[in-house]
Amino acid sequence: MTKPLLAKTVLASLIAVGLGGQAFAHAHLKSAVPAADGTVQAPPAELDLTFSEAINLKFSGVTVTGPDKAAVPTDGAMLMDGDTTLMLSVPPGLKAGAYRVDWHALSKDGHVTKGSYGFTVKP
Ligand SMILES: [Cu+2]
Repeated sequence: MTKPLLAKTVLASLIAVGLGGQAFAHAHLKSAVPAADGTVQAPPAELDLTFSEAINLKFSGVTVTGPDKAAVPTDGAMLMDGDTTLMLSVPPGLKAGAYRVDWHALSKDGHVTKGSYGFTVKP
């Protein structure tokens, strides 16, 4: 993480704390498969994003961008685990390289959150 980005993150955290406990009720990304910033040995068939809160499928979504900056088509988005895990399938045989996942989520309390992470498919 670069220094300006870190500073921004710290600032955002301070603002969030300043707003009080409410800020912690949003749907934050808790974990993902493939793991955020992780490397997988084989192309994944699906992505799982697990949030801290139940989310609304209709107003939540994921955009996947491949190594060639091309959009990776996703399909069959559904919720599991008490609506906290968003699962979607990606085409089989994703080629090796770096992928970027941009997500947005509307939690059941009506708050919108978004973020992004990357994962790498090993050659
Ligand atoms: Cu909230």
